[in-house]
Order: sequence, then C-alpha cells, then structure tokens
Amino acid sequence: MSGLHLLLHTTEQPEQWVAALQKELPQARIHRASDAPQCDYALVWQPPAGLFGGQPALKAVFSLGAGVDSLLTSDELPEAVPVVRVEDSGMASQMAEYALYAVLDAFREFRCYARQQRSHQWSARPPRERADFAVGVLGLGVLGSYTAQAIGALGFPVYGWSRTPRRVTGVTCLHGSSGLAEVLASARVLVVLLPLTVQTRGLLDARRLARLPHGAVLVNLARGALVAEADLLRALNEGRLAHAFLDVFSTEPLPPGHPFWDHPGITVTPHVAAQTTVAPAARQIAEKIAKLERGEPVTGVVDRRRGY
Ligand code: NDP
Ligand code: OXD
Repeated sequence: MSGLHLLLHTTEQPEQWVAALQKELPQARIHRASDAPQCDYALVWQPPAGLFGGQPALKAVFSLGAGVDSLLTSDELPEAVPVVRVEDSGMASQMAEYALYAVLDAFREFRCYARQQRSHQWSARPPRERADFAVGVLGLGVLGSYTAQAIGALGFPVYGWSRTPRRVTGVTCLHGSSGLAEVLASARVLVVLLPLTVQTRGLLDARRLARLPHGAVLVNLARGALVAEADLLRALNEGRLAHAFLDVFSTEPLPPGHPFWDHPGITVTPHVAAQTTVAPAARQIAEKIAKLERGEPVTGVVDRRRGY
C-alpha cells in the first residue's frame, strides 16, 4: 500500500490521529490541509465546506465517528464515493455505561434521595422489582443492540425498536409505527440510539413524549435533533417526564443561556457518551483501507439514500 495519500480532517485529537494512522499505515502520506494533493481516501469528522471539492479521485470517505449525519449533508461528495463509518471500536461499551448509569439512577431513585438530603430528610422509598421497570431502546444497531443487551443482563425487561425487524437476545424487538407505540407505552426509561435522518428528525415530539408512562426518564445519546427540545421542556415542566439525561443537542456546544443548562430536571453532558478511541479506530480504518485496496468488501458502508 505504498504511495497512498490520505486526507485527514478532524478538530478532535488531530495529532493523535496522525500518529495512530501513521503507525497502522507506515507507507501512507497523511495530509491535513485542504490544499492537499489528490488523495485516495479522506478521513473526516465534521468536514468544512469545500473539503471534497478539490478531491475528484477519492476511493472512499471514512467518518471518524459512528454518526454520518453531518457528513451526508455535504453536496460536494459524489454519489459514487462510498462513505464508511467507524463501527463500535470501544464506543458500544461506553454507551452501555452511560445508559446503565441513567437506568440505575432512575430505578433506585438516587435523585430523589439527593433532594431529600438537601432538606435533611430521612425517608425510605418502597423497593421496586426490576421486572416491573421496562426500558426502551430506540435503535438496535451496533450501539443500541449492545446497550439493550447490557440493560437486559441486569434483569430489566428491554423493548428495542428498529426500522427493520431485528433479533437481539434478551430484548423484545419491535419495529414500525405500532412497534414504536408499544415501546413508548412501556418505557420507564427511554434510551435513544437512532441515527439522525430525514425519517428520525424530530421523532420525539410532544405527541410521542406524551405516550411515555408518567414520570418516565429520557436518555438521548444519539443526536439532539431527534427530540423536539421545546416539547421536552414542556413535558419536564409539567412533571410528565421526571428527568432527561442529554448528551447531544440541536446546537453544540449548548449555547450560553439555553434553558437546559439550569433546568433541575435535565442532566447535561457535552457529547461524550461514547468517544472514538483513536488507536482502535485507526486500526479499524487501516484494515478497511487494506481490504478496499485488495478489492474486498468492507462493513460499515453507509446507505446514503437511507441516511445511515
Ligand atoms: P447503526 O447504524 O448501527 O444503527 C442504527 C439503528 O437505528 C438501527 O437499528 C436502525 O434500524 C435504526 N433506525 C434507523 N432509522 C430508523 C427509523 N427510521 N426507524 C426506526 N429505527 C431506525 O448506528 P450506531 O448504533 O452505530 O449509532 C447510532 C447513533 O449513535 C449514531 O448515528 C450517532 O448519531 C450516535 N452516536 C452518538 C455518540 C455520542 O457520543 N453521543 C457517539 C457515537 C454515536 P435497522 O436495524 O432496521 O437498520
Ligand atoms: C459519533 C459521535 O457519531 O461522536 O461517533 O457522535
């Protein structure tokens, strides 16, 4: 694979990416500027406008993350160029950790005890059965199916939802609009792990949030625009939802003065639910480049029509 030219664009740990890619692909030349020579592959996260314009010879574009919504909005990317995304590479276990934290927090009512402590109140809540505490997971892909299984392994009934029928051990798998209605009606905690597409944008609006059981908890780990923010605020303010753990937002970074920052019913984290770990992701990408160079198929190719 000598003579390969790679175009790298990321604002997140760029030096580490260069070092890790150079280790995996010692003969490749890695270019970081938009005035790079004609490259064989582009490796990008949130590419700026114009990045692909001067690159007519790309054999594939690799997303350095799992989500490709920001990449697919680029209209400079020729239809014929495959887009390949990072699959898991350490992200699934991070997602599961975050979701488990939220599920256990809701199930054991730790935020209620924190409130009680502030008023020096010693008062036990009645114990609950895991079997009565169903969790919904929207999205049963690489990250959602792992997370759903991790939650199920603790004994919580788990209802998962996908676009097409899926089988995930230990998870009641549903699809389609009737499937969504069933998941929403059961979920004491709803974990969102869907890609942002034309179909999923604004999916969790007032009507669908209202289908959740009273006092449910929303955990959005995927993309902010999946949830109608004003509708979520209303549901929290009216006490219909007990809490929301939000890692992702329609605008990131979350703007100063945004009502989510100080809302007592919202936990904000700065898009860190599952971070790409550079060394394993660089290895995965290098292996895929080697396969593509040999003319072999690779996994993780995005269906651009479908949007994920
Ligand atoms: P996958 O592509 O592997 O899985 C997507 C899942 O969503 C699939 O089960 C798919 O259904 C389902 N889905 C897609 N469209 C619909 C629809 N219209 N209706 C119902 N189900 C739908 O993605 P990943 O699991 O790898 O990642 C999920 C998302 O997580 C990413 O797109 C990204 O936005 C987000 N993410 C967030 C991170 C963070 O730190 N906050 C980090 C990494 C990712 P089917 O199985 O039928 O295809
Ligand atoms: C991703 C992300 O999609 O970090 O990988 O959100």
